[in-house]
Amino acid sequence: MFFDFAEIIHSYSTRMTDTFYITTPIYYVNSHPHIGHAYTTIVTDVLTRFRKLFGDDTYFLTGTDEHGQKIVESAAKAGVEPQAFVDEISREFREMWPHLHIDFDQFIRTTDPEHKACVQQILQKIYDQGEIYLKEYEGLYCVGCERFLDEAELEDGNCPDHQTPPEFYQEQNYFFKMSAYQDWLLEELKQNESWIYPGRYRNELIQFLKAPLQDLCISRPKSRLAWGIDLPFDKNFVTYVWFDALLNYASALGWPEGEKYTKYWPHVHHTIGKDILKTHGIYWPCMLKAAGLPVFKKLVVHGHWVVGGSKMSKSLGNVVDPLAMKDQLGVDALRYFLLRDMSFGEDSNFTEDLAITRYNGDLANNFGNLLNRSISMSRNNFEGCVPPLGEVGELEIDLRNSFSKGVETCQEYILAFQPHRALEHIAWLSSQVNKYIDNCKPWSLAGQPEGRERLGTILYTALDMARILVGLLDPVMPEKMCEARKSLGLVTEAIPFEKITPGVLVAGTELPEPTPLFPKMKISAKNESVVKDQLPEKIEIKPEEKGKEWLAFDDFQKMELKVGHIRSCRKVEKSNKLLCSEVDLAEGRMRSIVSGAAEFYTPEELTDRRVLVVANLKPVKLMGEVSEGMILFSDDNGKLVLIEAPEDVNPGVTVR
Ligand code: ME8
Repeated sequence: MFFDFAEIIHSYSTRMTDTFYITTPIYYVNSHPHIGHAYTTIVTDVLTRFRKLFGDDTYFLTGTDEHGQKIVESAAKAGVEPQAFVDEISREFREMWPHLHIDFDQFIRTTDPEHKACVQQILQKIYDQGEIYLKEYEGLYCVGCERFLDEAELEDGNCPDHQTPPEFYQEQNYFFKMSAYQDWLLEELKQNESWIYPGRYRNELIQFLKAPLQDLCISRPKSRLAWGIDLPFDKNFVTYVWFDALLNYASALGWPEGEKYTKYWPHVHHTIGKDILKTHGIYWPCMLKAAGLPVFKKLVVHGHWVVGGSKMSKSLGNVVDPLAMKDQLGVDALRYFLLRDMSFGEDSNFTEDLAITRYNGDLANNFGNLLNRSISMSRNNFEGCVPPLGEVGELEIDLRNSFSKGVETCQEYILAFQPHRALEHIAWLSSQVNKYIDNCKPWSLAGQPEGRERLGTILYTALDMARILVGLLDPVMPEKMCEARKSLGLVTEAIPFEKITPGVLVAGTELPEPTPLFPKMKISAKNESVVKDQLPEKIEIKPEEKGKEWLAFDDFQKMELKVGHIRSCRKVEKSNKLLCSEVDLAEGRMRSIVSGAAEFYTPEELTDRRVLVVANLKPVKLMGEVSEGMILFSDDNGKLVLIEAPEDVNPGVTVR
């Protein structure tokens, strides 16, 4: 059977290309860049690189937020003038990003003269419209958040985010009539379901708008804070830092007339962390509406990295330095880990051992191994070259079909702002090729003249699929994928999207000797500990519970419970009760797990579900099928109901 490439090339080229403007928050320069800042900027970089790959015209903006009280306080602590202080830390951010392979188009600073002029122009416009007024005000101000807090927001008198008491201020200030926009904003949020992603953040904003929206204080008297942009209509005041900072997204493009503004503004997407949802989801659209600018197209909100289970903070000493992590893991592997392990929108735990486990599972054992062994076997058996493709069978056709569909699926995930899903899918595709190689056992054909054509077909197919994976991973790991292209004998330039498809690899291409792209890493003993100092105290067992068979905590800990993703499922032949599922636990291969659920579920009903799996159960054979674990069901007098894991949790994640 010969394969008709025309069938496959290229259903995914039907998408119209687009214009894509994306921003990160501009970071405060009161402290050094950490892994949270790096995550947002890397996600934005990866989304931009993917869009470029899909043919879009992209523009990527990042920068620094340099005014406000906390900057002045930090500069004073360092014993330098604010300008010298912000120059230094802004440079640190700007210079760090290329080390993390971040390729922004523009880096804006709120101390740039063009930005200051834009802020003043917009303030004057809103003032002239009669939407800014002066009043005596008293309130509680959190310097960490750089905003006034409502009493209701406090926890034990403290700011919930910074755990410090806010300062009390009583002073004259200018206010923007934000309350006038409450009904409009609520309606926009209700009408436009996809405006804020993920949807739960939209719900949070809608909930917030159920209480009356207050007017926004947009000034600080110079007598208290002189470091800021002068209000154009009253030189005794500077602009409130958030009103100044948010406008960077438009000032960077040269609002109101800049060519870039006209081209990119209608396509603006903001990536932010959930900590600044309110300023971006409430203040910002109201400001835009008042200034007469179209509101942003989408606000994309991610969760937070917590470190070893705790919020990152200087006092806990658990702030992760991106450059130190890059030195340990390698830049591209760090980028991969950050994107793969954070379900977009959710919080995620950061530990070095999680990063190394992911590296070993996905990159060393799965993708790296595929590349190494397919290149080595081809070199050894086909004079150092890509072998010719002989007759293809069903296995090859299935694999090619799942790759063609897989490329499309990845594109859909990226367009839906779910990079973790795209990477999970890529890892699954890679494991499918490894499984294909294991099933076909090409090594058993080596040296047999009658098996040579088949051997060539298997190795060509493996290399061809590896090439597709290289194309898909390029936006995430640009340097490593450049090396991978060299090792496949390809040109070093990235593979164009329309060529990320089966059958493009050219037989006879010379394959250089491979060097492992992702050598396996060891988890150091220091990283293996979780928190060991929380030893429980023993308590008296109640008399009526004395005879009970208790499970010691240590015994419970021996059980490896994990989230799995059922990739496929089928009935076990000659059995009415058994189903056999292929379960993805992010190990670089699929597990085969047999469950007695055939009377309650069809294979189709179980396919694609996220489940809980006992992962260290001793493998057994049931009706001739190997079972390497157990999928958990509730058992109500013999009626089985699947226990599902939330959609947003990645396969392989531990359940405690
Ligand atoms: O808020 N996990 O600046 P900022 C993930 N200047 N991301 C994190 C994170 C974590 N633990 N910690 C921080 C400001 N981030 C303002 C923004 S925009 C007009 C003004 C990321 O330096 C995340 O993107 O405090 C978060 O929203 C941002 O850094 C806050 O950076």
